[in-house]
Amino acid sequence: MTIAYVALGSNLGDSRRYLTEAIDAMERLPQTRVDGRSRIYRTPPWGVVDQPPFLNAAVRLDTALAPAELLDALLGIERAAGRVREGERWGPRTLDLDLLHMDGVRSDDLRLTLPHPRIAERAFVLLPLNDLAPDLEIPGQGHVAAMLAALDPSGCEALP
Ligand code: A4P
Ligand code: MG
Repeated sequence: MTIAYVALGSNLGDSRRYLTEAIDAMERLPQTRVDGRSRIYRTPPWGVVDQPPFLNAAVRLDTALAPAELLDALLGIERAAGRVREGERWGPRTLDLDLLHMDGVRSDDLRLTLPHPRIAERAFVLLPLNDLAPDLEIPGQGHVAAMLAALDPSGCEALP
């Protein structure tokens, strides 16, 4: 079994429900268990700023799926949530699932880049990841709590 961290994001429709249903769907994946979940955060849009705020969260999985199998499964969960890939990059979406890191795995493929290359610059990823694994070292990027401390998370708030 391998430990994997997945980031969840949504800013279209009933975002809270998309996130909780995605976590339920990950729980139902073969050979996979959801081992921890972060709080849900409301975060200002990053990248393309002229769009609604996001809800973001993260989960830790314990999985026997291979990295490419896990990515395919996550893309399937996105499709089931009605995700349409036609808008601009970084634009609004019902559900975005990004594979952040899998223990011991590196991949430089465009289809699957691991660790995810843009963790260090994103409070909306690091806040939930810090709930789960403050001491995690992301190879090539750094220590989760330290990367978060170097960012300005103002405007981000944990939901009750
Ligand atoms: N891909 C490669 N590596 C990975 C990986 N580690 N995890 C490939 C997931 N996918 C990976 O993804 C395009 C392709 O990336 C996939 O088909 C997969 O094979 P996508 O989800 O269609 O593209 P995207 O999401 O539009 O682009 P990107 O760069 O993934 O966008 P981001 O980085 O996810 O940004 N602001 C806030 N506050 N919160 C957010 O959640 N999200 C975005 C989207 C922008 N601003 C945001 C948020
Ligand atoms: Mg994505």
